Amino acid sequence: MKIYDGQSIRNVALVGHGDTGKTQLIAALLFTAGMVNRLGKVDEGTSVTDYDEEEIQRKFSISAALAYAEWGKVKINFLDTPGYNIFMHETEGALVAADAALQLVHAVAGIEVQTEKTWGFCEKYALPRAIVINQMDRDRASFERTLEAVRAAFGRTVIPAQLPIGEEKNFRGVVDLVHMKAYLYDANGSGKPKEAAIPDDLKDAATQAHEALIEMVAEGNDKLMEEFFEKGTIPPEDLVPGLRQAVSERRLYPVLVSAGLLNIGSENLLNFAADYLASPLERREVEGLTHEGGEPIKRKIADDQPVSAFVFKTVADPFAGRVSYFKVMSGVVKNEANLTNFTRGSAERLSHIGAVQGKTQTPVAELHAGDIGAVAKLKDTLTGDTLGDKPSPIVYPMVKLAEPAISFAIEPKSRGDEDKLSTAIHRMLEEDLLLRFSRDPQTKEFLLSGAGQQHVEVAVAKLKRRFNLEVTLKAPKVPYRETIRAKAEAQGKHKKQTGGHGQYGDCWIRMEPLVRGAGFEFVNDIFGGAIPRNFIPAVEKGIVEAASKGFLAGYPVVDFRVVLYDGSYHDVDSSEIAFKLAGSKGFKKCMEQAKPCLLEPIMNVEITVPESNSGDIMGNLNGRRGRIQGMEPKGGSTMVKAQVPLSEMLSYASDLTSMTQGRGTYSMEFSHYDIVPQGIADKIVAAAKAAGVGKEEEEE
Ligand SMILES: Nc1nc2c(ncn2[C@@H]2O[C@H](COP(=O)(O)OP(=O)(O)OP(=O)(O)O)[C@@H](O)[C@H]2O)c(=O)[nH]1
Ligand SMILES: [Mg+2]
Repeated sequence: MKIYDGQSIRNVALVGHGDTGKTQLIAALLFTAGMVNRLGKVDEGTSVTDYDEEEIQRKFSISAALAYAEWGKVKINFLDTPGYNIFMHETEGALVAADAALQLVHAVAGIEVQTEKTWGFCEKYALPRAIVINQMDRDRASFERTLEAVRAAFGRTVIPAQLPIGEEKNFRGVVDLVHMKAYLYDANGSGKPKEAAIPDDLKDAATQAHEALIEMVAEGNDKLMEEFFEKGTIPPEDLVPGLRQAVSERRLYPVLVSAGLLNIGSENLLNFAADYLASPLERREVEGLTHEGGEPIKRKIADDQPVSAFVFKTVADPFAGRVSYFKVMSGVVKNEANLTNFTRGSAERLSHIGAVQGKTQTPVAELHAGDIGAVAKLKDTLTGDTLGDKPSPIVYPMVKLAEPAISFAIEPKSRGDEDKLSTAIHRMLEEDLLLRFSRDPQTKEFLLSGAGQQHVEVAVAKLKRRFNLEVTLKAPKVPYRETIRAKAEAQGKHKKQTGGHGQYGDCWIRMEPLVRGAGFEFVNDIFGGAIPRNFIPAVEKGIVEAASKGFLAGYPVVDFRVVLYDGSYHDVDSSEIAFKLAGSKGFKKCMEQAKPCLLEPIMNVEITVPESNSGDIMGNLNGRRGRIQGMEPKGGSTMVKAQVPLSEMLSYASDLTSMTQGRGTYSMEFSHYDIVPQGIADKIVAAAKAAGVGKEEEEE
């Protein structure tokens, strides 16, 4: 493979609602670029990026995948992302590696729930993007209607850069509105069009759309505006760079059209990515920290800088072992490089780096700043870690993921497989950051938690297929959390004088509530060496460990800040262990005064039922502590939207079936955590106490 510098690289994520055709479109683009020798099909299990067995079985994407096309002078790295709501954490996690996005919109369905969600992610990551109205060949596909919906959702800066030639069965090509040329595609799926004259019945529409595009490009660009006023138009040689800049600056969101399954529009799409989407160098610099918890610093995205690379994804391959996907943030990563993992402080050798094509890798000699690659068998590098040249440390921040919304007790089918279970699950946790594995504080069962039932089921299927391990899933559990509602201050002191060497650690901490979702913050406010520097992390560790075991009912304590502001030490008797215990004691004392309470996950629920059932459904939701948020007609049915605590939804599937004689459907996703009402919380706490939660703690 050729070596590409950052300027010749495009890192393009395809995002959108489930089933809009992202995976199929990437298969078409790769075939058109000659990267694979047949047009892969999602439905036949032959796409490049849905290569995992679970994806092939289910025919939708479960995790983010990578593929590349060498197209003229550029290499386009495509990130395929899932569109199904419970796998959105994968999508968000992959976007850190993207520098531009194609937002897919279904030509029949238009704007859907995850369309808005993925658009929001792109906003958050400041990604330049274009909108692709895909599946233009479907019955009832409409460019005009879909464009209108997209504009209503995302505003007037959404502007066509192409028009479809024909729709539904007759969709056969595109008009390029920049160059005012038409391209007709063969029915054979080659993806290679023939240039043609713009069809007569499209001429007026194309001219109007061309002028609208020119006006929009000129709008934010004084030089082009002048030219436009002078000549009444802008020639392609100025329009191309003008549009490119407008896309880069996120002033405009061009609209393109395609049909991935028939491979129509592909060559134009590849050209568009090469000509108009931003290269990774356009971000100029990235922000990181000097070390975990350190000061902010910036690094130029350039080859002449020290090497730094961010690991954004890990795949647990039963044969190749752990495969780490990384983005080169600065410098040039060479094959066989010896780098330092700045997050963990260990040395890593990158043998056999490669460019990723779905499940396979092409060996490369080096990867330049801005490029994306993978390497197998790193010793202890995980997703979220930063690697780089030892003398120039930097760590890049990790995206903050949502919390899992549902937990299931799991148990191996054959006894004696417990050890195997924990090893296998830990490898899967490396791959999927939203999966959690823990012990139920009350029943001591193993718990597997995820974004939704299907997420956990997929994990179980992987356990079986990859690790040959069969487990049973039991009834779902609610992943409660604990938090505080008031400030508190306390001393945590650990002092023991047993014979010779004693133990001494002493800290004063202040605890205060943080906003929901903020997690945990530790502030070191020690002045004048009341506690020596090297013991401060031990205090934090003691608090973190104690918080993970909970205070009320054994659930992790979240959303609070601890300020360590004073303490004392002993020259001989102080140790890390002693300060850890001091931290843990201080934490518990603070919890006593800080008005602790339980939190429960609240779900966004959408229920579609026959109209005649809607009254019953709403009454029933009220009984489940639900808050109705709206009701709208949908086809011949009614869709009810509500927020309901997860604990009230565990038995919903069967209740809905009986209330609607099987005609109702529902979906839900995690919204946020909220405080459990006192009466209910009391029962949960009492049950936990009865089960002996927190007992062993007292023994220390
Ligand atoms: N008619 C038609 N069908 C298509 C087209 N593109 C995709 N499909 C079909 O639509 C379904 C979904 O395609 P995918 O590529 O898996 O969609 P996706 O966006 O990757 O879906 P998720 O991975 O769940 O987010 C498959 O059955 C495809 O065969 C198209 O251009 N035309
Ligand atoms: Mg897909």
